[in-house]
Amino acid sequence: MTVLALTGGVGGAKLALGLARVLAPDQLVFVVNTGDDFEHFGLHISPDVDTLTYTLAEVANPATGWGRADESWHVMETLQRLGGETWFRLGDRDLALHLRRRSLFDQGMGLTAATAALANGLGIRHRILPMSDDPVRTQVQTPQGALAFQHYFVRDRCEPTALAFEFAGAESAKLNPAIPFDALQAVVICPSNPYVSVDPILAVPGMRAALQSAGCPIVAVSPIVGGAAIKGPTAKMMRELGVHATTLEVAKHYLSLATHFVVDEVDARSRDAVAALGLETTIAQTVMRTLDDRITLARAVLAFVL
Ligand code: FO1
Repeated sequence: MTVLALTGGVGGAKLALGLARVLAPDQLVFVVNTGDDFEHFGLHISPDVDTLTYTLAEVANPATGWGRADESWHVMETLQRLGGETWFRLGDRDLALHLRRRSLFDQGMGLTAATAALANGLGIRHRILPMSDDPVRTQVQTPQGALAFQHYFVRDRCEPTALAFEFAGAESAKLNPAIPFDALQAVVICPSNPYVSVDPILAVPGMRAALQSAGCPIVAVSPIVGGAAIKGPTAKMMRELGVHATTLEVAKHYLSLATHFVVDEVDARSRDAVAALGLETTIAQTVMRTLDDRITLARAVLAFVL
């Protein structure tokens, strides 16, 4: 029996590490968002895959959650002097992973196989499965037109108003056949940004139906605590999408898929409203500052649905 964890971004990766500390590699599989991916310097950048990989390998930069700890920036510094693009910060060690991924692609590997090879190289034993090996690219609709996700998120620091998100290529992306939908004990939707980290995963044709027909609990952990997103611009996006930045709105967003929902202690008063939507609801500390917080939340989420 297997637990499937859907994740993207820094927030989701925190719970992912907690889950990986609790469940063995043959009990837990990660499905990761690839909508943030883009080509840069001739390299395939896959931020959510790499954030999860570095987090599970426990080499992630603790301050940012993305990129590596103990990083050096000689390439970026030299690029700057040579007039190259440095808006997207790629450290020297991180670049090595990207160069290796480029070589694995040149050998004919897809993203799933390359990700497994890189994860293996970093000592990770849990399976990290991109939602699809086909390109899906999140586009942000703004009053000034469409923006590629990393241009919106990093280059423009999420300042443009987000009117809507589109996932270019999703309609023709093939669901990763390696995802084990049979004999699932539970699906965990990690506390990632619902709009740009989880929705792209659910936009892959067949993903929602496969999750629902697994016939197991689907538990979402709220990334919103007390009306503010812990990491990243989730609350700003929600306001710009015209929804209140509340855990209740996240529950509504997941209502068509989730069966269970975890609210933070700060939002305990929202529990009844979430339950009134028809979701089994529990309260836990969803703000994860330490490794113990990650493990404790993972245990609480699993105890809630298993
Ligand atoms: N986020 C930033 O805000 N600034 C960066 O320069 C940056 C570089 C970067 C490099 C590799 C990587 O895997 C992630 C990186 N991120 C950066 C984070 C990334 O943009 C986001 O984590 C995801 O795209 C959304 O969660």
